[in-house]
Amino acid sequence: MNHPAFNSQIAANDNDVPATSDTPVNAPAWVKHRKLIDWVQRVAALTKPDRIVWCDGSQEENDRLCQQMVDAGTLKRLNPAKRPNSYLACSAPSDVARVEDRTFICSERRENAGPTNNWMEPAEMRATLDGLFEGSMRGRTMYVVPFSMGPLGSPIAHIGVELSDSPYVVVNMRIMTRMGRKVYDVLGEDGEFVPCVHSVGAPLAAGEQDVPWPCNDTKYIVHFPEARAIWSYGSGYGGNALLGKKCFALRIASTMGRDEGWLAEHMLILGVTSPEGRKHHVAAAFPSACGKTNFAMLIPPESLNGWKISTIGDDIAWIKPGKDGRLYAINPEAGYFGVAPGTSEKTNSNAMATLKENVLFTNVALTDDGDVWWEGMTDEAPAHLIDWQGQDWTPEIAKESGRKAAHPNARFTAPASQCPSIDADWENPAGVPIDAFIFGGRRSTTVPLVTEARNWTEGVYMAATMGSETTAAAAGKQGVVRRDPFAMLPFCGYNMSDYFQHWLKVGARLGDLQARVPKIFCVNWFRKDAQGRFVWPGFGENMRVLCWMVGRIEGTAGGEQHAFGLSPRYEDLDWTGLTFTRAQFADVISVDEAAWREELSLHGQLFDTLQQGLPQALHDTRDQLTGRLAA
Ligand code: TSX
Ligand code: MN
Repeated sequence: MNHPAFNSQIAANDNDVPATSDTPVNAPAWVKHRKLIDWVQRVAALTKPDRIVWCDGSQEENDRLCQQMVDAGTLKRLNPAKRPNSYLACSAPSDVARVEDRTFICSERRENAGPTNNWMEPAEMRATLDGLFEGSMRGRTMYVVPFSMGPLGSPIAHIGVELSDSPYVVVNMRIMTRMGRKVYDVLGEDGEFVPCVHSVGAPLAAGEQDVPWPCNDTKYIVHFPEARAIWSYGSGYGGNALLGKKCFALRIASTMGRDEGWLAEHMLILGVTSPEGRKHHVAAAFPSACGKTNFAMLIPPESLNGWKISTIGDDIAWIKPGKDGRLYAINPEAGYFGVAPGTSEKTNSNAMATLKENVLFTNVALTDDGDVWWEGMTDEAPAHLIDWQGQDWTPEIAKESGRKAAHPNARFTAPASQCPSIDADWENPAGVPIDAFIFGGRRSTTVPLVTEARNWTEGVYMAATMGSETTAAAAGKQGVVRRDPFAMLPFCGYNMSDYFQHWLKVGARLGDLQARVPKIFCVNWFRKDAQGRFVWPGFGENMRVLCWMVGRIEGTAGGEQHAFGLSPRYEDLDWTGLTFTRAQFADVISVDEAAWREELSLHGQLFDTLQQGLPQALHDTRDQLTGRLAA
């Protein structure tokens, strides 16, 4: 509560909204935070819910809300013999994904949002939101959802409170965050929290029958970075509605990190333990459709005797410099909100084990025996399903119409604690020390299997210019390279050029402290041969690349310099138990001069779109790399 911007946000509504409300606030005795109660009162006065429920996070509360949603038709209870304590929700067909074109960064100055974010003047947006939220919760319950991003009380963690009229949000937040009464103990009478307001934007008139998935065609996902506040309207889905995740843990937190000297990143965190028991930690960023969750839960091949992977997080990392000058990372989340299609025993058996019970599924298909199915779960589809839109589905219908049983962006929400590969330190409040960063993309040509950056600046350059080929799952054309710097383009809460500068600054400070600066690697599992087939086997075999990285960290592994950094020679990787020829290796590691000339020119185009403010060091690095290529 000491943050001046926070206080001003609390005060900002005073002019707009009467301080009194017809809705009794009835804060329980265990809520001792006066300003929080006043804020709840003001939001209730604006949105006019029929009642307010202060969530305590208990099992009883969860069961009550789930039963309520089963009765309302929002959830289906799955067969308890097959999938204990699990439910399926199917959304409205218009509300199935994040809405980037409706996502706004409302900083005081347009330049601070940068050319890659939608921006509106805060006062203008405030007026728009006041209009939309006025009475938006009529006929509904407003839930007060207190949550901690990160282990409760961790010095790296932060608290948020989401006010939402969606019980689906409440039960998801209970899995994805540390949600409930314990948060108020940390918050005390005047602790700091990020205020998050969410409405599906579907008020009910007296006696009006509700629909299973209320939402509104008008959608606004709004961030006020200076006030550190989030307002979301019109969607009940995923990142639009579970405001702790992309909105808080990435967009707002990245701004906090810029101001306070830390990093909020779109990264998985994993532990690598050698057969001798030496443990290292890496954080890795990939754009969508690269198998980030699969990588976070990788199972090493048995032939690599005794190497282990443990999972700390699969999506977001908060990384702060420690007193010893190293970078310490926590996973701010407590669950996985993962894409279901493509997840199988073959691609990610740890995820499949995580999904055995206590799971919320959204937009997958329902089997005749009350379980779930999605494309890619098994080689053969069941003979009959109810698809995510409630229609009969058979393999024959699918063949004729191309209709999918599960929506391509269908999700599971599952507790991280259920993952067999969960790391013993995943809830360590101090975090884990990061030894390396990995940046990846899906590239059928040009980018080698793995490259180590020569230094921090060249690593930041690699991350800033990373790109990924679009797949059928994404909207738009297939197979074109889309640039997604640091996999943060949709998630950075401020100007992307300032973000690069922040990364350069963090590295420089580590260098000043004479600390061991984390290495930066760039990977690509997706090179194709002349016949269009993937060359690298990927999945568990990616462990061989991780082993090489550990060798580089420990100073034992060799490699070969090329224009963009250092890559392993054939003899630098452990091939035990895998048949992979020198010729195949050449296919995934080669650096083609002509392709890279084109690549560097595309980097120039990216830099043009990011416009002014791009750090000179990145322009200089591009010139140097171009020079090396010519040499
Ligand atoms: O997740 C993937 N990873 C990382 C795993 C730790 N995928 C799936 C991406 C879609 C989300 C991959 N797909 C990977 C990978 O390393 N590699 C590939 C490409 C590939 C696909 C199939 C095969 C080999 C490579 N082989 C067979 O199908 C037999
Ligand atoms: Mn993500």
